[in-house]
Amino acid sequence: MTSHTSPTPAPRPSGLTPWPEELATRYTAAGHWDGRTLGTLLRDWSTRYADRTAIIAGSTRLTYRQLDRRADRMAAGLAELGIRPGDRVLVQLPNSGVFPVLLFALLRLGAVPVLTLPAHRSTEIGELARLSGAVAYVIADEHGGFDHRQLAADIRAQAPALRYVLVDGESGPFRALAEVDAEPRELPEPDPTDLALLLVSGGTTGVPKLIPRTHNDYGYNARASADACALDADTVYLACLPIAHNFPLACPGMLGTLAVGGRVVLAPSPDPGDAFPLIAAERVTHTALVPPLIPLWIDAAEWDPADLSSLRVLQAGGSKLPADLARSVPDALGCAVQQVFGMAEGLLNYTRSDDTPDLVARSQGRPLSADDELRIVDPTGRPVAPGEVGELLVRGPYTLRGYYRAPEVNATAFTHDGYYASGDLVRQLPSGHLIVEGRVKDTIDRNGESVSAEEVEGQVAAHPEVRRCAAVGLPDPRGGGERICAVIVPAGPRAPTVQGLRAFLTERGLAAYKLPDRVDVVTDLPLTAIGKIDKRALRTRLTATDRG
Ligand code: OOB
Repeated sequence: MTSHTSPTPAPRPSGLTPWPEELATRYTAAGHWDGRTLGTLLRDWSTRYADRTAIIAGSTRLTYRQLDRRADRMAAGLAELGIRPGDRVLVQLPNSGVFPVLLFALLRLGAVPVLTLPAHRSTEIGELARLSGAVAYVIADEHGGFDHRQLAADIRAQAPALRYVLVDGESGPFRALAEVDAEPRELPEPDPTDLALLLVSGGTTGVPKLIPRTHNDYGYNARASADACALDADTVYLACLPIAHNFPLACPGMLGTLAVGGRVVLAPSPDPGDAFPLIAAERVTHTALVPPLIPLWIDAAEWDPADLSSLRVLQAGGSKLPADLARSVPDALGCAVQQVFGMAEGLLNYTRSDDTPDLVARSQGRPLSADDELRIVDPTGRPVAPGEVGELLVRGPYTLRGYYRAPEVNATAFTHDGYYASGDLVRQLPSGHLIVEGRVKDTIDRNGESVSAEEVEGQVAAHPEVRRCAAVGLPDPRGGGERICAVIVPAGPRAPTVQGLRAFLTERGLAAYKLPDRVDVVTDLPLTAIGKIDKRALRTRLTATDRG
């Protein structure tokens, strides 16, 4: 493949950093970028799939035509309210029927949704409001026992640009989203090469970053994913992870399912109590989970008589899926497992249905697009030998060229020729499949040896008494380095002791310097807004107990 070295152009006023012209031409010629806006895509789907069911959420059922029409009405209502093309709008909604309507309304208007997660609170929302300069904030009245109107009042006090708060439900002092409704009107078509939406980065460290996605690249992301996952008009996709996250939204998720005429069921949560009855009632064929949720589903399936027989594929992504857990899915849940290694920044890797069972269990998939360009490099930036572990760098037709309004971050997160430095440590098999070996920064410095936390976790998770494990480095009181602490959620009433665990891992052939120095048994691990293990919170928790 030819190597393109033309520099990344400067960001546009919208905050989008465009691709160099020669790459844009290539992605268009290949048919990846088809010049349609996301709002136009819905128009096309509505023509094609008309009276088929598009969305099911609680008592709401919308056909493609109804979704199209509602989005037009809400877009007109938002315009009437004073929201203009280019305005940013914070969206913080649980999985509900109003989410797709609002999303497409904003996209048609050319206003930019900032897709925050329901679990975000004043720290994150305040920062995202400031960073995006949002003029409006759309919330549910309450969700999971939390009053979002209270949060909105706090945010409004600190974000002067925020002019409107729109509430789905009881609006209190604010405006009801249900009243944002007007006769559809002609709206200028947004530029498909420009900023369409902003995703929130999944990072568990530091301040949140905003990821600009264009109409062209996000449409491709969803369509190509639907294709790679072989979705079709018979697909019934259950979105039970928070729908504002890239995975359930477009990998292939809601947008990929709508692109092929399937139906999308929105579940209020991924709890088996919410998800299982919906799988049975709507004959769900596909869904997506983060790995920590899978053992809960497997346990629940043992005693819950729910009928999961329609389920064909369980996608697992967001953090590493242990191979043993992957292997147990078909028997336990009666469906295939598909590994997805993705990032809001772009690059997606999927295992494919014709991969060997071993690849499906052990690898995190291979890149979605023939135009994804991957480089795996050592700490000096030089490519590692084939099969060796290094940091994954990537550029391609749906991978960002710069974070939104973050010049300092962009100066270090991208190479001079536009590759995004993911911070993920991977190795690539001859087949092209990647194995995620950890994060560049998630290593434990033990007596001068650098130990990958992910490797220790994978090993510890193989112990029969362990349900989940997180490995963290804690300051070693005897020296400058760190000790390895394995934090364990046991599978049953018993948990391994530190001696027992060390013997088990030694028996498995793990090097002595990687053995845990300490074992903490806990009932749960702190999770991020999407449900990944939150290492930062865990470290804080442990350091606090260390002192005590
Ligand atoms: C997904 O997106 P984000 O933006 O919340 O997080 C991305 C990061 C990756 O850089 C990687 O560190 C980790 O999450 N990750 C995985 C993984 N999938 C994501 N680590 C190991 N194994 C995997 N399968 O998490 C995301 C976006 C789209 C689809 C799926 C996941």
